[in-house]
Amino acid sequence: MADRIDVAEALKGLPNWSAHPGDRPAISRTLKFPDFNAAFGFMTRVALLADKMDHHPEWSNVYNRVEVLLTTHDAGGVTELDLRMARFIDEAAASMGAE
Ligand code: H2B
Repeated sequence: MADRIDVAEALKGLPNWSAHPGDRPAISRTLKFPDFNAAFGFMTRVALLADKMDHHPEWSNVYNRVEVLLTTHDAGGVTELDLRMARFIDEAAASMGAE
């Protein structure tokens, strides 16, 4: 199992992400896309990675907004898997025109 990383440490390399308040350590980001099509295209790209990694975001979508929370359930906190996914999300979001 992947080692837990302190949230403050994890956020040092992820300026668009925040510590998510709650009962377990997690990081989150809210994304706003030009429209629903871009938002869902983004989600599709992330879904393909999630399936490959067997590591899944907790997320919700309303029209052009996507809220993403990342944590590793098995580890009870943030791990390298979440950092890898967050970096991919940042790249995919930028290429789909997210704010
Ligand atoms: N996703 C996340 N975010 N954390 C996990 O610990 C996790 C997962 N574990 N996706 C996987 C699937 C686990 O539930 C299966 C049984 O391997």
